[in-house]
Parts: sequence; structure tokens; C-alpha cells
Amino acid sequence: MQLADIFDLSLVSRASFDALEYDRADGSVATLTFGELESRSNRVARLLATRGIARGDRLGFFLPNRVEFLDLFLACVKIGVIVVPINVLYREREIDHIVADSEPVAVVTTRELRPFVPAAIPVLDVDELASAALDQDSGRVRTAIDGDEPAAIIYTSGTTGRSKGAVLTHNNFMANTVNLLMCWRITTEDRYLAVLPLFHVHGLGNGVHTWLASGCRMRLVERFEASRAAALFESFRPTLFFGVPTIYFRLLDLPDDQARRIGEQMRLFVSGSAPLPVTVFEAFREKFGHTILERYGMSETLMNISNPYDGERRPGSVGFPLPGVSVVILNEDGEEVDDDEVGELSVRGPNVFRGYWRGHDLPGPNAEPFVDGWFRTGDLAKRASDGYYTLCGRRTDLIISGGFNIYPREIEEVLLEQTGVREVVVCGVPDERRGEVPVAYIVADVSFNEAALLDACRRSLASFKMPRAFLRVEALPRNALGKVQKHLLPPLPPLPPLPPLKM
Ligand code: MLC
Repeated sequence: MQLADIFDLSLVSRASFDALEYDRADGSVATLTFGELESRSNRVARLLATRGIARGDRLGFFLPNRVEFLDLFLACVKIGVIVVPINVLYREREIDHIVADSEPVAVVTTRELRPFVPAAIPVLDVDELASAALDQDSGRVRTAIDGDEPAAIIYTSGTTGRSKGAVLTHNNFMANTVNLLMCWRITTEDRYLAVLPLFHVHGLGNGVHTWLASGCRMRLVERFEASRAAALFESFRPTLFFGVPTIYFRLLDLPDDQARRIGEQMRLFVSGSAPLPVTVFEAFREKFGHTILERYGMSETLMNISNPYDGERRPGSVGFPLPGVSVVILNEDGEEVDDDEVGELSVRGPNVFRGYWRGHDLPGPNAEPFVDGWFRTGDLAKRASDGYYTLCGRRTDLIISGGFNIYPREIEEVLLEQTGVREVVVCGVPDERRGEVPVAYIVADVSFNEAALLDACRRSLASFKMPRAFLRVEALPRNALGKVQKHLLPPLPPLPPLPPLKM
């Protein structure tokens, strides 16, 4: 089977039912049925074919959340074109790398985002494609695709400073979708409020795929913004919501009576992409009358572990491995640890990707992403004797801010290119709202200029990667091997506050 088969459960079998609500450019709300989505995507699939874009080709999506993203995604799935989503917050340097690595035939984007795409890259305008598609036939498009063929390449932040493309197959996505439908009881009766970006697996693989496979109704918004989301909770009346911890933290600012009303109509809140603080879990339960279901996944594996729908959703824990997913916790010597002992989590299953595009691996010791068929996640975890898994930090330097991944090396490389900067180390520091934020410790010559450094970062990196502070130090603490010992860096002075929340 292929992804199109499980989407047919709705696109074909529920053709006359309302599928999607979204905002038109003029601010009004449009509704499409599953049948209309099927016709639109067939037209786009034919259009791509007439432009010579075929099975196995890569197509870059540098697009915000909008209906054309869904049309194009479905079209690609139908004809076997491999989707390469690009974070809309990425800038020229980051996009350049993804394009050089994945070699897409073109990048589809909007007029607003076009200036960020490096000039040498072939670009397709999303509005032009949408209007050209209207001339195409809307009849069913069908290509025989094997489940092990890639459906998407998802770029994750790279330890080498450059991101790596996780190749996810139709089978990976299907296994994930079927698991979530069953384990989270998602049905046609649900109403899903989609606020997460479609360019990551949380919004795409969990959100869009379970919507299409279940045949429920989705309200798509361009991005999460607390007051807007609050209004939609009341007008659209969703039953299902997926968020990152930063989003749940922000929802805690809603007035109590509104939170209570929202809670009464909701069925399930799921959190993932970063650890959910127990304080947020408890405060949310108190305020909304709902116990958030926390789960654990990665771009490379989709969803691995989830708290149960029925039974205890344990604060601080991510629950049990999902059906078909095998999990082991290994010590430094690669041996399985006992219950309650911390080790590195490794996973195996139909959800686990087949490797990085072009075989990019991690540098240094323990370089292989797979050992004996097990994918090493880089996350540290322990298993309780009753089977619940708890994450305990990371083996790698990854920083997660607002649910977006950042590798310090990416920021360090940009800073090292700046005049006056001799050495840099970037670390994540705790932040109540975003979980973590990056800060840079810099050894610099006299010409060190904070504004210029920030400016250089702004030009080259996504906004969520901006260091919150630049701290000048005389030298970096290094061990005998020359490796920076981050725990010996001087403590931070109070950080400048984040801009006020837009409520
Ligand atoms: C933030 N910005 C966005 C954006 N999110 N712009 C477009 N689309 C988005 N989705 C921009 C803002 O406009 C602003 O730009 C800047 O980023 C900071 O915005 P903010 O609202 O102050 O940020 P914040 O308080 O941090 O909250 C943002 C957020 C966002 C939580 C809504 O970070 C978000 O959508 N996170 C979800 C990430 C995600 O989906 N991760 C899944 C990865 S998959 P300016 O110019 O005004 O500064 C994965 C696997 C798994 O990890 O298990 O799920």
C-alpha cells in the first residue's frame, strides 16, 4: 500500500463530507469537501507531470500553512514526487544547504518568501501553479508506488552545523498514522484545530495524516497565535488539538472561564516535540480540566512512545512504546540497562526512517545512526518497572526552543565568520516560555560588537536561533583534549526579557 490508499478512505469514500476550513486572502473562511480536495490535488498532480516533475524527483516546499500546501502535498504523494519541506523561518544560508543537499527540481514558494530563496535556485510560484492547475483534468490520478519509496525528506538540525535530511517512506508515515488513529481514538467525529507548521512531522505526519485517514474535519490556520487560537477554540469548537509545550504554556494565560469552556468541548490535547514541564501539565489540568497526553517522537522516527488514552497519563513521562515500536535503553557499552537506570534510547520499527539522504552520519565516535538495526536517538531515558518511559535529557548538544530544534554548531559557525571573534561556544539555557534558548560565549578581540553579531545571525539564521545573549569571556574552559567543558562556563547574568506575549 501507499499513502494515497489511506488518504482515499476520506478523499474518495467520504467525498461529500466537509473536510477543511481555511482563511482566504480576503479574511473570509472557505470550506472544502474531501471530494473537492481530491479533485484539486488530481489537477495539481497532472500539472506537475506536464512540467516534467516525476516519481523520485524532489520538490522543495517553502510555504506557510495554506490550502495549496495540502494540494501540492497530496499531488506529490499520488505521483511519487518526494516532498522536501523547508521551515519558513529559514534564511538563505539554511535554504542553500537544503537545496544543495536534496537537489530538488524546484522550490515552490510565495511572493513574500521568494526573496529568501537564493537566486540560483529554480522557483515555482505557488499562486501561479494554483491557477495553472485549473486548466487540468480533475479525474483520479494513480501511480503504483511501493511502500518503501520515500515520501518526504525532512531536514533536521545537524550536529555538523548543517542539517541532514531524514528520508521517510510511505510505510513510515502509514505506520505512524494507523498507530495514532488507534491509540488516540481519532475518528470522523473529531474536529482538529491545526496550528502547527506543516513543514515538520508534528504538523504533517501527525496532524494532516490523521485528519486525512480518519476523515474528520480540520481547521487550518497559518500559525499559532494565542488570542486567535482562543477565538477559534470557541468558534470552530475543536475536539482534538496537537501542540508543543510553548503553546500550552501560552494557553495558560487565557481567562479561567474561557479555559473551562474550551476544556468542556475538547476531547484530547496532545503535547510533543519538546519535554512538557510538569508545572505546565498540572496548571493546564487545573485550568482546562484536561490531562494533556504527552508523547515522544522525532523527525527520523515519527512517533515512538505515547502515554495511554485510557489509564494514567503520567506527568513527566512519555508512556509506553506504540504498537510495532521496539525500544531499548543501552549503556555506554551498548548493553541493556535495568529498570530505573538511565541510558540512551534506541528504537526499531516500521515508523523508523531508512537513513539520512546521501547517508550523512553524525561525526566523531558513535557516528553510526543505526547500530545492529537500532536507531540511536541521542535521547537519554529510563524505564520504570511498570513500563512507563521517562526522558532524562540528551547525549547530544541539541537545543529545543519552542519545539524547533537547534544545534549549537550552526550558530557557532556563523559567529566564527565575524570579525573579531576568535572562539565561540553556544549553549542552551532554560527558558520558562520556550523551554530553552541559545546563548553565545565569545572570546573576541577588541572589535567585538554585539549588534553586528546579532545582525549577522539575523541574516543567516532562522529567528528562533538568535542567541538571547552574547557573553564575552577571556577563554573557554577546555579539558586536556581541547574539548569545551560547558558546565565550567561562568554563570549567566539575568537575560533580557522576551518581547511581551501577543494576546
Ligand atoms: C514562530 N514564528 C513563525 C512561526 N513560529 N512564523 C511563521 N510560522 C510559524 N509557525 C516567528 C514569529 O513570527 C516571530 O517572528 C518569531 O518566529 C518568534 O515568534 P513568537 O510567537 O514570539 O515565538 P514563540 O513564543 O517561541 O512561539 C512560537 C510557536 C512556534 C511555539 C508558536 O515556535 C511554533 O509553531 N513551534 C512549533 C514547532 C514545531 O512544530 N515543531 C515540531 C518539530 S517535529 P519575528 O520576525 O516577529 O521575530 C518534532 C518531532 C516531534 O520535533 O516529536 O514532534
